[in-house]
Amino acid sequence: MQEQLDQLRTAFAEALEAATDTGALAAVHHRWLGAKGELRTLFGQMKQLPAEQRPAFGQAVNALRGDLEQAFFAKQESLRASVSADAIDLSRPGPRLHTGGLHPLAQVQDRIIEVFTSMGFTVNEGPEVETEYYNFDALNTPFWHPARRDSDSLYIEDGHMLRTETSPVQIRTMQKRRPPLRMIAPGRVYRNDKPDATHSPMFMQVEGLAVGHGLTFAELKGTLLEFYRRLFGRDTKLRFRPHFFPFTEPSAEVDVSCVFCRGAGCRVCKQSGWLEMGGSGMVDPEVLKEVAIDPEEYTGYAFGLGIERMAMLLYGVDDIRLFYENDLRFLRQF
Ligand code: 2U9
Repeated sequence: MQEQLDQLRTAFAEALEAATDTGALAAVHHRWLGAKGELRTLFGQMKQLPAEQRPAFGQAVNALRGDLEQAFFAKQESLRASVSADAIDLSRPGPRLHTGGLHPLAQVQDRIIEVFTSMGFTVNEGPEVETEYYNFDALNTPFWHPARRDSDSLYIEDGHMLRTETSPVQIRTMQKRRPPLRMIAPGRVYRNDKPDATHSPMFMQVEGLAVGHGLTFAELKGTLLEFYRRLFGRDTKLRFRPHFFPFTEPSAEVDVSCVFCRGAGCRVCKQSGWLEMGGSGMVDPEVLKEVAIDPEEYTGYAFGLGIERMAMLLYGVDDIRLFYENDLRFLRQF
């Protein structure tokens, strides 16, 4: 053991001697005195010693550390002193400061809000912990609907759950405000999904709702077309495919012309020229009745769009998990 300590002492002294600038000095500190450095490794080996030898070994390593630190700081001082004022290059750019910034999803959400508010929509928010009533019942989703299974949704207790859509916000808003109304509800939603490149148990949506006299499917199409043109460019095209949702009738899934190949067919759109973006439809009369709005007098349209999907297309990101790993190397690119 003593031999090992001596070897370390010699190797350190040689490296310290060889270090002639602050960069090299930092490397010496990292290798021998750092949190995962040689000294620390030596301490780690103490466990392998018989118990009676441990105190003496510990003392020896501590003494060694004291010596190495002293030598290190002395060297640091002498290096500092030897750098004369005219050796400093005042024309060099300063170190880059990281000032922090908005998360890419927050940036996309802001852009979405900007476009919809310019079209007369208000922005409304609501709780992420919801009741089954607001998340499902009020939205005409029957108790046997597959979305209500605990394999799909995340339940807490006493009829509470993590909202699976932001739709409860529209119900709460209609309970407070009478039509005509035009609103969006952006926010986080939760599903019992395993993460993969296109799924995350927590993700973001923006849902929209308009209720008024004589609103038609044409208004829905026009609104979404304008929205996507503002987001992806004026030559963006929209396609509606018939679908079913409990809360809208009729319902349609919404595709946009591929933002990469502009519809010609490429790897991203799997040669189809189209990208699935979300769902939409005319608000089901049962949903309006539930909030005491007369479906004979008023009609409404609604839509739900995934924010990550838009962010992935706008920024060319191919894995949704990147948005939630908080890796600064990723986040600093936005
Ligand atoms: C009320 C009435 C109707 C909201 C709607 C969709 C269609 C939809 C998905 C898109 C991708 C969720 O993020 S996603 O997984 N949403 O397809 N959402 S219509 O309809 C409503 C909401 C509230 C009162």
